[in-house]
Amino acid sequence: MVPVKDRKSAALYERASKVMVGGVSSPVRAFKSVGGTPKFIRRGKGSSMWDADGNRYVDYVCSWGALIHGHANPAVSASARAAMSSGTSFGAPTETEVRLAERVRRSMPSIEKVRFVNSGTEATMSALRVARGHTGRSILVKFEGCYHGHADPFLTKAGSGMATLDIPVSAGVTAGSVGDTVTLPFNDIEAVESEFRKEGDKIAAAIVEPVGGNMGVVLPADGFLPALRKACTDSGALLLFDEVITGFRVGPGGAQGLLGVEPDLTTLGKVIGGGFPVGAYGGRGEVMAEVAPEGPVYQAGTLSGSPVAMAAGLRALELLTKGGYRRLEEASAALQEGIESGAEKAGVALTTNRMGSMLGEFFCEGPVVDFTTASKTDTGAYGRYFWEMLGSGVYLPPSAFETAFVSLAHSDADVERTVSAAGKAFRAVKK
Ligand code: HOZ
Repeated sequence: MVPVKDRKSAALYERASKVMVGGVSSPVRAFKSVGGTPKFIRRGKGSSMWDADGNRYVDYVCSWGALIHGHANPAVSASARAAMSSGTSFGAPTETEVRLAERVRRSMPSIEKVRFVNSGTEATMSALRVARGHTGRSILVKFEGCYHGHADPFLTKAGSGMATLDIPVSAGVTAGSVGDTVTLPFNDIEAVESEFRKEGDKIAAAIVEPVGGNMGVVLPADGFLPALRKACTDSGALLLFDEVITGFRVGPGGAQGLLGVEPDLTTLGKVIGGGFPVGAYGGRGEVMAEVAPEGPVYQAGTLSGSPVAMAAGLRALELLTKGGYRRLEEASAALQEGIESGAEKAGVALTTNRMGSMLGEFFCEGPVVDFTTASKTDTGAYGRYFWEMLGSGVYLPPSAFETAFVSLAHSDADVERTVSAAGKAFRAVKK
């Protein structure tokens, strides 16, 4: 492995650890599960980012999927700068947020009305409140290994950092807060039908990532989402798709557009903010009419609908074309194929799952269809692979339970370089 220059990042991490919890602003960034210490990033451009020591990486984290156009896209940045020069926040509505809402509605017909917030966490916790307000029921059904942000009711058997750091239930979450949460295995139709048979009239909502993106990538099995849709409809519960990752990432209509299953409520984030902090929740008009000021479900936010974030997000969505999604598919398929063939040549057991530009790599025999099978991944091998790749200038998610993202800025040369680095890394992992 080429040793990565680390003097400045290491010094920054030491300074950060004295004044910031774990030296980071969000746990998965701390590199805990891959070992070593995090790289401090100085700048990004296109598919590349550079750390404090000047190391250049082809970036497959892409701000955890937010940067579908890559880093510092000139048009997105120009829109943000133009908005900023007219004032950064008003605490009052602007035309830009109306335009972004109109665009979201055009792309995702299940969203008749939307509310903008500042993060995916805010979106999911608010959407759950709406579902409970609308149905007058309490129970939330969720799925193992899916991650819906860090609001209390979602913090059991969740993916992302919870899986990475092996925290089954977050400390600080009271039994009361999760007392109405029922967690079922992802892709398990029987478990869904049995739970709805048992408690269907008490279930307010079922929330699911239609494509799991926080236990690595796990695709919905044939019939799973339609069965969940039917169970919700039959029992009067709401179906809530968490499309914070998949929204505008896997296609203009999100996973719901691609898979043909329509939820009652949807949460969005990442891509719709163009790299700025944004979340959104929305759904049928009559359900969203529960939200204040139209209805009694309270939710608010000083910086919600930030004009800068709205402008960046709107531009990011305007730049997404059919050709762009085709390009993402081609580049991601080439990446998946190249990686799989490198692993096979090196004799490494690797299973990959992919939906469009979302790629999951599991160091185990497949198939990986739920959190139990995703957990079979050899996290130690992933850690070694991660560092080999980093040494070759490829920045992967620093956790075996996250997704690698391809952006429109990734070139064929980036993909080729990554595939060749992966071939070398698999040989080193095998030794
Ligand atoms: N929510 C991200 C995982 N899907 C993690 C973000 C972070 O830790 O920076």
